[in-house]
Amino acid sequence: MSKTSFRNLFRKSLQGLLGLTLLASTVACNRFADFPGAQYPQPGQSLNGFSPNPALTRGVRGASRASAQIADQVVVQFHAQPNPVFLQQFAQQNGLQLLRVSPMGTALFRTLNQGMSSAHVMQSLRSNQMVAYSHPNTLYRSRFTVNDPRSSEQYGPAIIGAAKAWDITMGSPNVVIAIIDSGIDLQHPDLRANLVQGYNVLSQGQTPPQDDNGHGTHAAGIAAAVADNALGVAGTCPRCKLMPLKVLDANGSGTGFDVALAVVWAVDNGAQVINMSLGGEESDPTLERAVKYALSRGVSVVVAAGNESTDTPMYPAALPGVISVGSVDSYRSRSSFSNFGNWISVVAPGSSILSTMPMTSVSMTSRDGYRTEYDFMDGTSMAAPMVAGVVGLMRSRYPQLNPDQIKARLEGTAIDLGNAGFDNEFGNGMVDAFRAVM
Ligand SMILES: [Ca+2]
Ligand SMILES: [Ca+2]
Repeated sequence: MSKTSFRNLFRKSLQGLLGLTLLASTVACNRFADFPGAQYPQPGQSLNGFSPNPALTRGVRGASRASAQIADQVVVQFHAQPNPVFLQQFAQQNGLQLLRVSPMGTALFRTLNQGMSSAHVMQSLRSNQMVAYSHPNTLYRSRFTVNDPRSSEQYGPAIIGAAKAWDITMGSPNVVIAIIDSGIDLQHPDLRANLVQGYNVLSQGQTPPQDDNGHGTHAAGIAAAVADNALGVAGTCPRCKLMPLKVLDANGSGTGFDVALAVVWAVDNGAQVINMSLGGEESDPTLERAVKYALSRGVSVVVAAGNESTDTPMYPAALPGVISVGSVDSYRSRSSFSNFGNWISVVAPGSSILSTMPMTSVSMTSRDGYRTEYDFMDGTSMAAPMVAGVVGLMRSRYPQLNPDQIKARLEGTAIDLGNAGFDNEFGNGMVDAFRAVM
């Protein structure tokens, strides 16, 4: 493909992206095509018009396995931001098909040769001077456990002292909590007023980040459902804003590459807090880089510890600087499903948590028997957004604190549970929203 036709394809695909003017698209296109080196294009702008990520349509379902590597996909980090012509040549030379490019100079390829795995490709790329590193793409899943919810009280905010904290702050509309998940029901009457512009990574911005699964809508309500509106539930930071980012498909599966894109998009579009109720056993170097970028830009990152009832570190929860969240029940006992270990930062209520569900049928309502509008759910997926809400309250009250200071304050004000001091079951203890903002 010639440079010109590639450019046109690229420009055409950019025009459909959310919130981008044609001027901005043209600038981004030229910058990209002219090999800008260390230039850092806006997320979304450097996405190109290639086919959707095929890994998303064959995600692993079920509660047992946390993550896996995708055998025929390889992620390649280049030393400089690669241009489209170079990428096409690189793909041809190495028997690959280019799927996506990230603004951080990372490209996602699929192996064309059936017998050639990502491991073979990585071996052959080892001596390539243009390549900083390469790794297989990682499969991540949402972190809820499929239980049969029966409880009828919204005890979570009560036992972490949210009501007392709300006497001090209910959150600032300047504080945006990004929910990197299956999207959010953009029409939900208990969420709508708190939503800001988001991004659908799966459709590369061609469609809104509407939740077709249910998981993201539930997490969003826990963090920041509207309060004082005589409707449904109250989020932990009810006057914070919610940014919907769709990286998980209708089955609740997504890839490390897409999650990394969402993290960068959130940082560059005004989020102060990122919630990821997802993860797996594999660390993903590209997602690791994106999380580092978020922290370096002053964005707090909150991640669910996972529901395997194991002390095996899960990612991205166990990454340095991340607030990794385990789950307790209404008796402040560790939820039976919750992961634990020396990589847990804090715990929060995650058993039988009432929150928002999409207003119309999605896969969790039609397939798993959850109710529309509101329902209970269990998992560290629920504990994490409660903590993200507390971090939202903290950022509202103390805007000058950086992510390390927020994490230290959150851990330092937590209610010690179990053995005295830090312990592997509860980390630094259960978050206390009041003490965190007083
Ligand atoms: Ca409400
Ligand atoms: Ca303890």
